[in-house]
Amino acid sequence: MSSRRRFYARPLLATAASIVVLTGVASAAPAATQATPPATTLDDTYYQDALGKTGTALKSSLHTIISDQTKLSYSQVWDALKATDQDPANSSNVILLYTGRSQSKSENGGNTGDWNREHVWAKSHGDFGTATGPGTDIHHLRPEDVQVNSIRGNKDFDNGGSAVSGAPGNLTDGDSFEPRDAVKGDVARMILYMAVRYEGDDAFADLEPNDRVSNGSAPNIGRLSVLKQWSQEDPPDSFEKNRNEVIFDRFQHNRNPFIDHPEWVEAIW
Ligand SMILES: [Ca+2]
Ligand SMILES: [Ca+2]
Ligand SMILES: [Ca+2]
Repeated sequence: MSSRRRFYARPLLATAASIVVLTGVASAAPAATQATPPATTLDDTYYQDALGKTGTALKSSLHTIISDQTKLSYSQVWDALKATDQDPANSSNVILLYTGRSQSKSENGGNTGDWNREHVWAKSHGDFGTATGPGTDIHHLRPEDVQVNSIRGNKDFDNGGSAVSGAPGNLTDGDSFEPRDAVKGDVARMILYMAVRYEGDDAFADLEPNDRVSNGSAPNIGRLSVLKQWSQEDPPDSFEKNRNEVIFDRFQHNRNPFIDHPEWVEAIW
């Protein structure tokens, strides 16, 4: 294990960031630089039981770890997204996933030009709807433009297609959607989180990725080979890591393991 991983300062840095979110203080930098290293690391605590495992044993261990969580109602998701997806440059705004647009937190709703709650794991794939559970799990819920959300619909993810109006860098065709490069890895890690979190041992379907498109209402999302490639090409960045911390600290109290350990994608799939 590298010394870098043992000296894991993210949790305290994120705590400072979360305080900024709570208080609305504009200057995050001074608080962040005052953070001291934590006495223990995530690997020593949260991921302790998963370390050294691979394949189905790793997946099973991570499932147990991340299933210990607080669950939100669908209405609570609105306020949660205003915190998890806050624009680092403007605390009044959120960043929309596919369009990349910075937009006022208050312009949420169902009208043209509003942002709403995009289910990256389309809720028809497994038919989980918006009941408390996978349909309200903010690890895969992101702010998105109403019309772009509609264009993505319940399509699987794959490379190719023509330009999406109003969402530069995104492509779509009849059976798939390709997000812009900056969020390709984010999308992959959200899908794979869902696969590990939902294993059919609660009231919902066992969600799993596969290498197909046109999965329809089956509890599957593709295309796995492409998602794995996207995860490698677009490793976790500061925005994605911060939202994982905010979810862990303030809302669900569980983590997306593939943001903390991107190498676990290949270790399982
Ligand atoms: Ca396609
Ligand atoms: Ca990214
Ligand atoms: Ca699963």
